[in-house]
Amino acid sequence: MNKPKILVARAIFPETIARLEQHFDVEHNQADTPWSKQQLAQKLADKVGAFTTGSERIDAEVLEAAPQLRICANMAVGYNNFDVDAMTARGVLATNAPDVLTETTADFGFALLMATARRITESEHYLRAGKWDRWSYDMFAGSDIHGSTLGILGMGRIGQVIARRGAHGFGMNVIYHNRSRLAPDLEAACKARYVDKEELLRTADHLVLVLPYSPSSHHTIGARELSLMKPTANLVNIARGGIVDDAALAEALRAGTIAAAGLDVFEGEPRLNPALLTVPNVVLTPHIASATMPTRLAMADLAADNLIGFLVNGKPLTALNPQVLKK
Ligand code: 8YV
Repeated sequence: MNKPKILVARAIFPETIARLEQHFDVEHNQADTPWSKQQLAQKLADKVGAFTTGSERIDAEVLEAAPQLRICANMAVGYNNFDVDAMTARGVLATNAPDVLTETTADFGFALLMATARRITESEHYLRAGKWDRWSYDMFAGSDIHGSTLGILGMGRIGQVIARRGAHGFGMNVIYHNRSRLAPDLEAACKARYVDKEELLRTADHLVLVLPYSPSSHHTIGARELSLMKPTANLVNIARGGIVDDAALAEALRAGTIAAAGLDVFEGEPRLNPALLTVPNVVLTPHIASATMPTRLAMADLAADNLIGFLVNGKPLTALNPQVLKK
């Protein structure tokens, strides 16, 4: 019997391809050739499943060209690359990859917070440039982490484990804002206090963004919000590009409206607002918060498990639009 045809849109672990090949006729992209949206749509024309990453946009136009498509499995917890409504309307199941990256991503959020607060990359550049000739009392003086106030915007799985690290590991005073308040037992476990957005902005010494991107979270942090923050504050974005107005942030960093920022995600990435490259008080990383090999393998495995679970056994693990299953 012919195996169902699937597409793996990006280069991925060879062992993941080998697993998928046990069940499917796999067209892969192990050369990691960049495909235009039209090329992606053409390749999906005869496929029933797709293994995607956050880089592939699946919307009504692509779906129109893929009449046999039944599932897109994203190797990412975020799924703003999917038009879930359009997928649901066409009966295409969407799945993401939650949980397996929570701790790794929280570790990175903390790494970025610490690197930014303690000016690690800025001082390393100084040292590498041969500029260090003597000690001085205020050289690269940064801001404290222990005992400071950690603000978290977006208190989902990742936000909660960042709160735990801050409260239990560094004795930080943790405040958060979220669409809905956590249950009291979860608040107690995270040692986190719920505040409104304005108090969060005004009070946090370090503000970490971990909310999902959607049109309603576009530019959640813009010039007005930055102006409410402390001039000593540090902003960390490990959520999604577009949640911060990068042009407004670059200007705030230049003007000293806030002290520093750590960014793993950018508007229009992999391109960056060039103004961000001209300010020294920002640590920039190329969307690597989940990048450890065990975690990336677990994310790939979960996307593969969703394809196998649904197309072979009728049971996906992490469906985003489970109403499709009932049709
Ligand atoms: C991924 C991410 O590396 O899971 C997410 O939402 O942002 C990252 O962990 C990226 O989206 C590639 O799929």
